[in-house]
Amino acid sequence: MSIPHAPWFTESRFGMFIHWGLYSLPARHEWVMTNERRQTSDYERYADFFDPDLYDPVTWARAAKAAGMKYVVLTTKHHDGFCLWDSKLTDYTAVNTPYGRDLVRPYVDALRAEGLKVGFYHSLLDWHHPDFPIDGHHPRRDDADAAEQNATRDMAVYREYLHGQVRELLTDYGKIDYLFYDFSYANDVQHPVWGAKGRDDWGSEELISLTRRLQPGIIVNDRLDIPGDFVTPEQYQPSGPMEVDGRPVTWEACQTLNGSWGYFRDNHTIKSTDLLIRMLIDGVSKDGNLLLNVGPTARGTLDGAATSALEGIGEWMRLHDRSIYGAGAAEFVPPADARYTQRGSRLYLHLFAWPFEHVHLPGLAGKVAYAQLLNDASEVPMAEIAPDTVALTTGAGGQPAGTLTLTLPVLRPDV
Ligand code: FHN
Repeated sequence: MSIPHAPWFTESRFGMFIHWGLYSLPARHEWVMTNERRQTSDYERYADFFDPDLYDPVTWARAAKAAGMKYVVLTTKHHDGFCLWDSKLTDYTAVNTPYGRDLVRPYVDALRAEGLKVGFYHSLLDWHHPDFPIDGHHPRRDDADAAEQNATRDMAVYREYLHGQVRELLTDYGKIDYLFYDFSYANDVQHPVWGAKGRDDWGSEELISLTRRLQPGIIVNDRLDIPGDFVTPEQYQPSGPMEVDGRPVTWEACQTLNGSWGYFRDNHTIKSTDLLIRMLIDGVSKDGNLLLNVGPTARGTLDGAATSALEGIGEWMRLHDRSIYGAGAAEFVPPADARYTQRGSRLYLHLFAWPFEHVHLPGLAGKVAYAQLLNDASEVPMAEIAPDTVALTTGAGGQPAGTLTLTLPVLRPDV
């Protein structure tokens, strides 16, 4: 189901997530500050060395577009509190680094030049701000220290800072199409010191009202501890179209290339391009989007693994994008090792494992007028072998992985 005020989102189906910031310097995960319990005074020294001399968001935008992505979402600020834009509410920004300039403005300009929708990610957590209460996600986990620190920290002051920075981002950079707030943990109340962070801490109702007032057409995710426009399963693929309280919801799975959102130099457990394509297909077959993450290096480049994955996906999308854009769950049950995506009267069969001889399509007998391989537009012979199935004789071996187009009632090839 689409978002009424933003049908572009489900039409797009595929976007790029970009996690980029000071954590790209240590290059071992965006939570390095907490994972390694780095003191703020220690971690913030990375700002003295942050100089992305090869930063070129036009290159990023073109790589996303070539991969078939229709929108891009950049971390304006992650949990470490470092701001990629020229915020007037803190000195902890890209302007106060050797790079010396706002990184967000060229990013939005590049996306618009390539016709891509503009997305921001904004962290609700801020491990750098003096009034953000110490919690279990903080670098310091010592209860006594946390209790002592929190006695002087004022969440109301931080909340005003949070709203002020959102106001800057949604006022100073033109039309913003998408905002990914991250994240609430309202159920952590069991810990006496660390406590929870939810709608009351963020002022979520006021914040989402501010968001929509400043950017009327924007879409907002579901991590403010109040409902948003879409649901965001993370690093997993739902088992089917998602529902909340029995109602279908729009959803977008966010996934990494290697388990790390930020650039992780020594992590080479990269998902194969084939798996990434199948994740995209799987999501669309269940009415979902895929937001695929890249973590640029501290010099501002996409590393070889990201470039290779994007190019491979782009090559597949060049042949198959009509089975993804604006498509969704089908009204038919697919064969094993396959997915259906459907767009209008056209059904797309995605074969995850090519059959050795036949593909049986239960329930489609007499309904499929024409079958065509999107790989090369060649016709696929069909033969009816039983009242309730239609067999596609795909021949043994050598078949390319990819999508068959099964054109329902329409007698002409898919255009
Ligand atoms: O803690 C963050 C994490 O670093 C990353 O930004 C993901 C992306 O969805 N969100 C949080 C974990 O859910």
